[in-house]
Amino acid sequence: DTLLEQARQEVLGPGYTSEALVGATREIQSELSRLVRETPPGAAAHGLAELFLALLRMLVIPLVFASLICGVTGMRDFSRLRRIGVRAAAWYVTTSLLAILLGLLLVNLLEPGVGLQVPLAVGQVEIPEPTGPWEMILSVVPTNVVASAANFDLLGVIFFALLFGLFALRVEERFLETIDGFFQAVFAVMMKMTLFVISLAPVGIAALIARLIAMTGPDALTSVVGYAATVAAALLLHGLITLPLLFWLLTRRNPYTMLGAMSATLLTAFSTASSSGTLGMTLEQLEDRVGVDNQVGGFVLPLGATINMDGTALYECVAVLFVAQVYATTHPEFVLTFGTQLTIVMLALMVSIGAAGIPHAGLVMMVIIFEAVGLPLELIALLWAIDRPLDMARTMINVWSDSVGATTIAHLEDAIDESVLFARGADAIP
Ligand code: DAS
Repeated sequence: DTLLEQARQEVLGPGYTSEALVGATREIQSELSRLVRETPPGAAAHGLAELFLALLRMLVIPLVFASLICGVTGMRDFSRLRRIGVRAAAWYVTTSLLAILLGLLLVNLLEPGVGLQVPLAVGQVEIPEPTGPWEMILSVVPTNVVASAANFDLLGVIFFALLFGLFALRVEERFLETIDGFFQAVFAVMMKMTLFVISLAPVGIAALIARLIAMTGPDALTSVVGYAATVAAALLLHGLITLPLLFWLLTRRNPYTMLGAMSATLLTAFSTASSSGTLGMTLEQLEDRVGVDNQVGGFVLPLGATINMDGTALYECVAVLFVAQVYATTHPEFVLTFGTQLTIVMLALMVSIGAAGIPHAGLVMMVIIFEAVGLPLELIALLWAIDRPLDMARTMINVWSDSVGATTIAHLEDAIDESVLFARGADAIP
């Protein structure tokens, strides 16, 4: 505080300029982080925090490759049930995009991160200079995917993985099985490693937060209340307005009756914060309480539990833009151009397809977007502190979207016993 006060005296003199303040703040923060690191507890927190961030980054490249390639080659089931598959894919992309756009709207309207002085003395990140549309598209195409992976150029890795998966679908089944088998194995290993790293999270989170508070004071954590409220508001609107409206438009049935029928499933999703963990209950309740035919539920739900994650997609978008707003407050050179926001929207969609249905999956995959838009990983500490309750909420929305989607498709396929829940006539909204 003394340093900050001293800087304010100096800087807020006649020569006051925002750059001077930012410069002084950054100077103070690097001085503070040096001081923090020189104390034993500070050094321990710093070391553990760096170790945890390194473990997170270690997972990303192989996780992106395997999860996207498996996600895309997993679509091959669609060819067998083409019509259902096309409808499921359409529901997944449409609802995830609508969720992201809602999140984008709210975070730009509410601006939870603007003006937050969380001046972390982070290294100067090279801000990708705003480029024209052609350069942006060209920058996505990797000239050497191994170099992209080595340089953590995630857009290049994602582009290659998606294309590889799509063209893998074209090779004959025998080869496809081999490729898919290999990447399923890699994905399984990466999942186990991710679970291991997440099991270290309590220590890693504590270290990240300790370091954050040591450098910026406790107010940094109160700053995330606005962010959490923005995520919660967007999730609620998507779950109670967007999804029910889409359901009604396609089925002319009252969507809110499903809320009651699926309440146990939604509560399970909330408490476990794992879509995959809830899958068994989603399947059972959708058949027994809503009347969805097993063939549709059994096909759409397992895929939906991993690649249809509206809550996660929306959360990625809000969280990254929140952190970008915070970062831009002390780094005015970091400009959130429309192009950057568009990149975040596309990455949020891809990350939600790639994220697994396990706790904190959305946060681990967030590293991808941070790296892609040039946000320093240290700021992830802001999000960890409050991630658990947000993870529970977004998982509930993920499962709710899977349930409403499966019921919509069952209705369109006439593969639903309406006497179970939507008694004909009684509930049909004219
Ligand atoms: N917990 C994940 C899920 O199971 C969602 C997330 O982490 O974003 O859906």
